[in-house]
Amino acid sequence: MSADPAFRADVLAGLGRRPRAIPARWFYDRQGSELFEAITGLPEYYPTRTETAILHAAGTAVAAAVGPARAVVEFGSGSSTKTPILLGAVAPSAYVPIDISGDFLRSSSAALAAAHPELSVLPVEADFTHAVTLPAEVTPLGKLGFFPGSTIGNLRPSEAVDLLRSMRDTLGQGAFLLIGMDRIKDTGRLVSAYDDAAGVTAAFNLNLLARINRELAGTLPLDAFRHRALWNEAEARIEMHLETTRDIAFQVEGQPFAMHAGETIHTENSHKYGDRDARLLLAAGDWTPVAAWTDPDDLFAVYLAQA
Ligand code: AVI
Repeated sequence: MSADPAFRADVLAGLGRRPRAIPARWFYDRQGSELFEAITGLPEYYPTRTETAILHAAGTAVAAAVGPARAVVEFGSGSSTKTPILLGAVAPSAYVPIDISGDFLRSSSAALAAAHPELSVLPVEADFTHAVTLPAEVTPLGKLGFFPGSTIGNLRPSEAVDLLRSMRDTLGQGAFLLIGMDRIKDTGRLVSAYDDAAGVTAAFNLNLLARINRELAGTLPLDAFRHRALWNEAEARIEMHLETTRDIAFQVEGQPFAMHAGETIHTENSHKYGDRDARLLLAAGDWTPVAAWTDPDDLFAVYLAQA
């Protein structure tokens, strides 16, 4: 299989800079996506089950707030569990999933169309970090954007604002956005959500190195790395790193690299937002928060905002 040139460029640049860092989007090859799916079911990983419960509880209120004649526009291919909850509550006439990965988009869209024969499913293969032209069929409909999972947290706040503005450009004036954001909470709970006892998140993080070896002729010794998850208080984020346990030398695409014991590769940020932070972020992205729902322990929040 020939490697994605953008993956190659990000890995070579990321290993060459200090501090070393590789963007988290490269976690999601087939193995990485399967490991992420396993993470969502872990006892320590509260976001998925908490957001799912919030969506069940808030569905009727969301439908009442956004009104009739809707198109639900999901940023991402659609999650097997959360998307049907929203579609069931809102009963839109069209569902438009937007994703850069055509294969997954097509298979998840086909499954949703089969489960909802009354719904017009109109997948769009595009990079939603820029404004996307929606199918003409949905132009006259009121739009409800959907961005669950606290995926916004994987961006730095300035990038998150840019994405929110692109979503506004895609959906248009007057549209609504339903977005999940993970809350700041006690450090122990946050760290264990990203460093679970069964080691699934460690395997997810280490799979990035295995992917480099598979796709970029890498010789990274996987047994010389360990998974690290830490809370960065100043940036209000969980960081994932891969830390070397001994001095190593390796190659990627024929280029030599060396790391000393204790050095790290930064692989992910997962920003957490208090209520005021979340409202400020939405406002900076040109969205007006109109409602918010959380769980009894305030672990996770879902915001409805209007453009
Ligand atoms: C996809 N994203 C919202 C997850 C998160 O919680 O930041 C990715 C993840 N990384 C480790 N565990 C889950």
